[in-house]
Amino acid sequence: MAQILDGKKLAKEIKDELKIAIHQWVQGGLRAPSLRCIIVGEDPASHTYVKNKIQAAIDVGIAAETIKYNANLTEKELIAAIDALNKDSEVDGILVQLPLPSVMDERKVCNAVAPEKDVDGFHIINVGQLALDMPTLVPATALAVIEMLKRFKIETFGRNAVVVGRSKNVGMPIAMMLHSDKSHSSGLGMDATVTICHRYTPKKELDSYCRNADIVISATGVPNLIQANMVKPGATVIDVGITRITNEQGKTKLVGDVDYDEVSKIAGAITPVPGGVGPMTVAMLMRNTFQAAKMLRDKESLLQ
Ligand code: NAD
Ligand code: L34
Repeated sequence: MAQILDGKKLAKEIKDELKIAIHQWVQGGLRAPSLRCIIVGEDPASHTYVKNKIQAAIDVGIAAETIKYNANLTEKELIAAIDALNKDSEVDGILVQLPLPSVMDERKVCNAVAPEKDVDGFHIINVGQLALDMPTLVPATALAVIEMLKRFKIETFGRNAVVVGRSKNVGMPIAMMLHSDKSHSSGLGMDATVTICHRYTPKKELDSYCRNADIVISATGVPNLIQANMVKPGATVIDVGITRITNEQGKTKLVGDVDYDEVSKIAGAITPVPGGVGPMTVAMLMRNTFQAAKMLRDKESLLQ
């Protein structure tokens, strides 16, 4: 049976480390790092995720607030609200929970966040810096995957990795770090050989790329996409996907992209859903917020 990569437990360890570092920061006379989470509309999953983020912030000593708007908020009003937070020197990190109502242009909204406060790493400047191996704020879900590989000591150097899913916020930054050169300045490179698969990869090809991989990372939102016969014995399987399914009794349950019961008999290591990448995403967002606070402090001390 595969080793279970317990994201919930690892997230707790990371938050405990952060809590100590933030405590020392505050003891040193500095203001606690601060985060603002903007949420537009009533999507229940989004509200759960934001609640988890606020709870994690409280746990580690970050001053966090949720800013809630009705779904009828205009894009202009949202950008004005972001702009006010950009200018507020008491705020280190800003995130706009996605998805936004379909009338809004998510790209435009993400680019309205000041790059140095963009703890989601979605701003074009931060995406560009990541692509160029420069130190930057990196999307939390991608950091979560990379941190799990590192902390569970999964070798990536020279190994074959497949990323299933090519979205700009999830699949792409994961693939970016996996294939990059560790010796470059961001230090985030993992030196793997990476194949990116997506919805137009023929099923036969997807199967054979996955079977050839030492590490399979799936981020599609398609339940049971990754089957046991697609996994090389001993491979590491990281399941980023989260889908809510409702059974006949009306009970909802979370499932990933991986047929967990069967794949865990073949894989060497596997992440569960829930309790895998999700809680790690939240922990890495906390790390990004502390990083933004440190960057702001460095910028202010340069000006003094
Ligand atoms: P998205 O819809 O933007 O992208 C989905 C990707 O999957 C696309 O690139 C698409 O080409 C690919 N895809 C779809 N069907 C496929 C198929 N049959 N075969 C191969 N590829 C296929 O979604 P996203 O924002 O990238 O999120 C992906 C999943 O990850 C969702 O389930 C989402 O809920 C989850 N997610 C989890 C976390 C976390 O922290 N665990 C964070 C973000 C997203
Ligand atoms: N701007 N939008 C922005 N940034 C993000 O990083 C996200 N994402 C995704 C959706 N939209 C976003 C998240 O935070 C998904 N996501 C996220 C956050 C937390 C969890 C999962 C995804 C999480 O805590 N998952 C738990 C279960 C939560 C539940 O009960 O639903 C888990 O164990 O997987």
